[in-house]
Amino acid sequence: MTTDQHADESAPVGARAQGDLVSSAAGTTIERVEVLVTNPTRNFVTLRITTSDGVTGLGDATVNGRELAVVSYLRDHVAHLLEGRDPWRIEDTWQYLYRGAYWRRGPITMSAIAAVDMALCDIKGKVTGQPVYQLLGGATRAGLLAYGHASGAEIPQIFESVHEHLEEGYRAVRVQTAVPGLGQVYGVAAAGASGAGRYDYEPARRGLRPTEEQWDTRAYMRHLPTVFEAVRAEFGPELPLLHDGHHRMTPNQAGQLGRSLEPYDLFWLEDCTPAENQEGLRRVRALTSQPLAIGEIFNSIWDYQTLITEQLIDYVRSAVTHTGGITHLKKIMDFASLYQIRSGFHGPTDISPVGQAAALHLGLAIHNFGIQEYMRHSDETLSVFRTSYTFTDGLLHPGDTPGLGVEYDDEAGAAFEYSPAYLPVNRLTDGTMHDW
Ligand code: EZ4
Ligand code: CO
Repeated sequence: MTTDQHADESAPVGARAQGDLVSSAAGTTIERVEVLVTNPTRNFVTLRITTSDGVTGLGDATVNGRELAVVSYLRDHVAHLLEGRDPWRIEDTWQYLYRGAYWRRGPITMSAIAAVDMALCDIKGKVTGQPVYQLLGGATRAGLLAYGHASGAEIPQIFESVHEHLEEGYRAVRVQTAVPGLGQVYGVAAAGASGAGRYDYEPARRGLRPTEEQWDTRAYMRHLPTVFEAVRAEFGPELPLLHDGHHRMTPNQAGQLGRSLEPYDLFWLEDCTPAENQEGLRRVRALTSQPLAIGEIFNSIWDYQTLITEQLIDYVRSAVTHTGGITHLKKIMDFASLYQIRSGFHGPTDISPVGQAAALHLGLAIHNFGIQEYMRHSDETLSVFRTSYTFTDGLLHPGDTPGLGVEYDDEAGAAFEYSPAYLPVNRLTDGTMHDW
C-alpha cells in the first residue's frame, strides 16, 4: 500500500523541497509584511504579517532611541524573505533569520527576529482560536504579580507615590529617588510631585540630541539606604520593594550597596553593574545575598550563560521584544529553570502593548515566572493599540482573545508621526561619560 505521502517520506531529506515539509497551515503562505511606525506619546515600531487567508499577526520591534534601524532591517532585509513562507513554521523561521543573517545577535537583529516571532505566534493563535499562552502549554497561575514605578525627589513625595500605586492595586513597587546635590536622575518623575509625572513616559524627550544628566555614585550609595529605611518603616515588612541601579556601579560598589540594603529586604536590586562582563557578578554575589535582576539590555541566551549556570542572578529581565521573541525567551527561561532563576520581564512603556502582551502570555505559561514590570501606557498609545490584557487586584492577565489579543488601529496610528527621541546620557560631575 503505497500512497504519495509515503513515497515522499521515504525520499532522502535533502531531496525534499522546503515547501514539501509537513505543515498544518494547509497551503497558507505569508503574503504581506508591513512595518508600521507611530508616535502616540512615544515612538513604536510594529511588524504586521498577513497570510494568504487574510489573517494578521502583530510583533513589537521597538528599540527606544534607535527605532529606524529596526524599521530598515525589517523592510529592507526581512520582509521579502518572509513572503511566500509557511506562517506556521515558527521555529524554522526563527532559525532561518538567525542563522541566515550570518551576523548573529545584537539588539537590532534580535528585535527584528522577535517581531517576526511574535507576529507568527499571534497568527497561529488566531487560526487555532487560542490565546498564545495556550500554545505555550497553558496557564500555570491565575495571574501575574506586577510591579509599578514609584518615585520622588524627597521622602514625602516618594511615600505619596507608593500610596498611589497601592491605591491602583499594585502589590509590589519599585522605588527610585533623587539624589541630593544632583539634578534630574534616572527613574524619577520629571515633574517631581506625584501624579503629574511618570518618569519615562511623557515628555518622551523628543529632539535630535539626548539630554544630559549628572551622576555621582558615592552620593547615590550614601543616600539610597536612607530612603529604603524610611519606605520600609512606613509601609511595613510585607510590601515587595524593588530598585533599579541602572548599570552605574562597579561590581565592588554593587556588592557594598546590596549589603547596605539587606536590612530593608528588597525583592530585587536590578542592573547593579554593567553585565557585559558576566564574571563581574561573582564579586557582587560574594559580597551580598541581595536578590539580583539583570538582562533588560541583553538580546540572547548567550548573554546569560555564565549568569545562569553559576547562579549569579535571581531574575531574568529580558523583554520578549529585544530577545528574539517568545521562542527565544522561552528557551532562556527553560534554561534558567534548571537553576531556580525566575522571570522579571522588562515592561516599561517603550515596550509596545504588543510586546507587553507577548510577555504576559509567556509569563502565564512558564512555571518559573517571578514578577512582571507594568506601567500603563498613555491613552494615546492605547488608542492605537487596542489591548485585551487586564490588571485586576495587582495581577495582570493576557486575556483569552485568540492570538496575542492586541489590535492595531491604522487610522489612529497614522495620526502620530515619528519624531526622534533619545534616552538621556549621563556624565560624572567632572564631565566623564558614565553609564546611564
Ligand atoms: O531605562 O526602558 O527597568 N526599567 C528600565 C527602563 C529603561 C528604558 C530604556 O528604554 O531600566 O526604564
Ligand atoms: Co531597568
